[in-house]
Amino acid sequence: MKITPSLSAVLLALLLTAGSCNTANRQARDNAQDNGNNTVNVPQFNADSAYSYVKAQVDFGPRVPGTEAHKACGDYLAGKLEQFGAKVYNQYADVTGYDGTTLRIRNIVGSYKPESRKRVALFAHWDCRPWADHDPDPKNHHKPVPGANDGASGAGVLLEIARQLQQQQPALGIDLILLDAEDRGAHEEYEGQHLEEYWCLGSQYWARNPHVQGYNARFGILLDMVGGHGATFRYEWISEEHAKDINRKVWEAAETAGYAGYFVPEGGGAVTDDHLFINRYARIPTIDIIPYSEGEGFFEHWHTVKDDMDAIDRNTLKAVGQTVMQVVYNEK
Ligand code: AHN
Ligand code: ZN
Repeated sequence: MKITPSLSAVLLALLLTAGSCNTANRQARDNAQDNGNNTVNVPQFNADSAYSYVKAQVDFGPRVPGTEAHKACGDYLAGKLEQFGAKVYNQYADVTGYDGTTLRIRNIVGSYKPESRKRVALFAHWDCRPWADHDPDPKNHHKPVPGANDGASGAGVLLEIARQLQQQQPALGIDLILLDAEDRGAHEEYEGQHLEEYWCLGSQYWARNPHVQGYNARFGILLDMVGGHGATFRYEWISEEHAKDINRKVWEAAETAGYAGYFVPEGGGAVTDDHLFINRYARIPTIDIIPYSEGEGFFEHWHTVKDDMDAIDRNTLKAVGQTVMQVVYNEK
């Protein structure tokens, strides 16, 4: 066997570290993987930065399609992705709500290494629900949801990942896909049928008409309500059906990154969310990271007027953001 200089350097490094298996270098090894001849270090996701991107969205007011706040926030998100070096696609479309209204929607995509055929897609919805129909006070049932956790949290985490991607590129191409009009499902007081296809209008459109013809990705990860206090995440059922191995990969990454407390390796329940249509129409195996379990529901202030910045915990943003980065930077 011929020993090349780089291989001998690796062997020497292995010999030197073999005897000193303390916690510090064990942690360093756990956070990185050998990708052939060099080691990938996963950058540190900055929770304060993510928090500021969540707040910036909330400060526009509720991002309900058709409003000024929605337009301004869409421009903000696209502008940040551009600032962080992504190739940005704005996908506009007219879709129909359950009540027959036509909605102008905007899906926003930021792509890194757009020429690469090996890709991972990260998704979040960025719109707000027009009605706080789960609020304890019926007077609020027709007021919009501020959408700090349900809307801004996922997009905020993806913006911080964008900032990290600009500084250090992983091996694969990454697409950050911000989906519109997820939260347009029928009002709880609607007396007609409640159909799953009333939700997730932006992802239904994107999954049938991706921003790039013939678009594909190895897998997808959807982030929904990833900033709540005390949030825990369980294997969501539709994710298990379509992308069980991705669930395992992500929960293992959480453990490696030190966030096993947030990612509980148990079944949650089934949630109608953007990943359903991405799996069904785009056929990209996609999981949903969402704090759902039967009996518990989502989070205390879900679809209420109290889903504001007080509902956001930096530690949860960190746990999810660092876990997703652990996955993305180790993919080869
Ligand atoms: C249902 O309640 C059927 N799906 C919830 C999906 C959702 C709403 N995600 C955010 N808001
Ligand atoms: Zn919602």
